[in-house]
Amino acid sequence: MHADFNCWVEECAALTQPDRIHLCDGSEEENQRLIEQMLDDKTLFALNQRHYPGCYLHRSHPNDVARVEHLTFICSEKRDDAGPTNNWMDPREAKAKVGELFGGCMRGRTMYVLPYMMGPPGSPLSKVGVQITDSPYVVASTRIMTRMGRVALEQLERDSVFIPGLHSIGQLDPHRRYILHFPEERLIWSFGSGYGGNALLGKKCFALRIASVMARDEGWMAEHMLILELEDPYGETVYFAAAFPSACGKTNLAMLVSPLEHEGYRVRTIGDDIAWMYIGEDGRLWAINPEAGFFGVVPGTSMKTNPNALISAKSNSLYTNVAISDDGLPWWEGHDDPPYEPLTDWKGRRPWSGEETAAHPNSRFTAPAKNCPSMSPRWQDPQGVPISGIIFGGRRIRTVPLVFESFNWQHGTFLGAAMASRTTNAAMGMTGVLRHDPMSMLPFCGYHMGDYWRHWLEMGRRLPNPPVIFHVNWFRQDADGNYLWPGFGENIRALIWMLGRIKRRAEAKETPIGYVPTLHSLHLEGLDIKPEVISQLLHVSPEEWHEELPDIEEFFKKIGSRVPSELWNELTSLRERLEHFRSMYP
Ligand code: OXD
Ligand code: MN
Repeated sequence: MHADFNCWVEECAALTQPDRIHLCDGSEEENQRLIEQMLDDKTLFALNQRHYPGCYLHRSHPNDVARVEHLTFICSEKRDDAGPTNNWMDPREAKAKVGELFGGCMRGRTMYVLPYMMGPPGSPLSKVGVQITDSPYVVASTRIMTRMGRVALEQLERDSVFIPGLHSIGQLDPHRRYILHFPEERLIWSFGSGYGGNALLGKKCFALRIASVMARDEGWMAEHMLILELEDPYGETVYFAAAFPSACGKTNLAMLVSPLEHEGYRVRTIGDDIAWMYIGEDGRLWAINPEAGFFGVVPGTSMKTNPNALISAKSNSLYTNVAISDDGLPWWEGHDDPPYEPLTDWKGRRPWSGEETAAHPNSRFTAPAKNCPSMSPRWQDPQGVPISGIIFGGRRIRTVPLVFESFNWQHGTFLGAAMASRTTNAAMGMTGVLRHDPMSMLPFCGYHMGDYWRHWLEMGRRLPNPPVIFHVNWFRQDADGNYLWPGFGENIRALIWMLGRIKRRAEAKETPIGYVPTLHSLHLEGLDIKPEVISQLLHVSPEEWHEELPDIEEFFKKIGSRVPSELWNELTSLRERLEHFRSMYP
């Protein structure tokens, strides 16, 4: 094995002083041993093995249930390179401060060394990471979420490059919790949390924050996007990549069950959270899913909303912070069954009092992608899949229509840059407030947001055949606060329209914000929805859009001088188009 690997392990061991070091091979036997150990020390509880074979419940520390954006830092050499949307710490200061916390933190513990691969085996796009951790739960989760162990070690033998990550749960003390990224060194340090997004370093830390920096430097893209395949009645398939902020239905859209399957419209899954995208020799954008599993939000998941997710998590999966019945059945808010009695809530209190939710609102399942019935046969294609459409979306109760198409890549980049959404439970903090979340990368872009937008524009210039960029909003409400759109499987209607636009056969109306479907261009057969509701869903109000402008302007000003002039020009053009429209239809 390459010396760097040994150096990295020795360096971490010298710092953290573990009692034992275990190099993980990812085998079934190893996993079984770890599970048994966690059952013994009550880190895990077995679910009902008849109904949920190989499934276990983990209860996290109640203060450690979500990503901690305020404790997540980009430690670039220069503060300005992290930009105004990231917390910054000087790399030397970070190493000193958090190095002290790591000092001796694994005494009495086992240090696990996890070689893992992001991306399918044999793909020129795949990359290796080596995570050091003292959490067996993180080992078991990483084994589901990545290709861990032998396959990664083999890759390391061929090509010694890897992204190192050091993780310790420390004392799970929120005052001693830091998620640090060193973009120049391509290094990750995470201390004091066991929660997925903070502790499974391959996911947000490597595949988004560090990879976004690598992508900028090397001319590709690392995006917070699902990837899905849409098949039409002629047997043609197209691929979409879609960015939504955390907990806005990405997993549901990626696993959509088509109500129009009898007509030949069908969705298959490539990935539900992250896309790595490259310019292919054919001038198109190609994407791989770097992950091998799903780390999905549980509440609200049911046979009605996402049967494929339920089936994925029926075996060999971990559940974190859900409630459980006496006979080991997991339960959460939005479950198909009424609450089991008695129920033990996510904090382990039995019976559940009903005062708080039984499952934590950000409770999660960690499930192998290969369990998912909707996986496309191409989900592990080493070349990836060619992307025809990129979709941006968020939770907007007003203003933003169900679906619309940008005028071109630059305008689409502007739509992504300007997008805003109501916050959810995926991160600690206030939920339900409107915040800008450009390209849904606000918490995940490892460098200056203005430079990131420049990179998007640059990619567009280099793409002879760029994907068409769309924007969707499933969450528009009427004046009484009722959702106008049924969502879930019916979202395929928007996908079909987008496919029609890509194939240049669907009609659209040009509006100041982009191309919006005409009433009759949406495929609505079989859907019980009134034409006036569709009109409301598609309505573009110049007044409402006008109200957005100061907000976008303020946000761009906050990003500062690195905002590309092209995006300022797009804002000016939008203003002019809205004013022109108002003068024509006063
Ligand atoms: C996630 C997130 O867990 O975006 O995927 O928070
Ligand atoms: Mn995510």
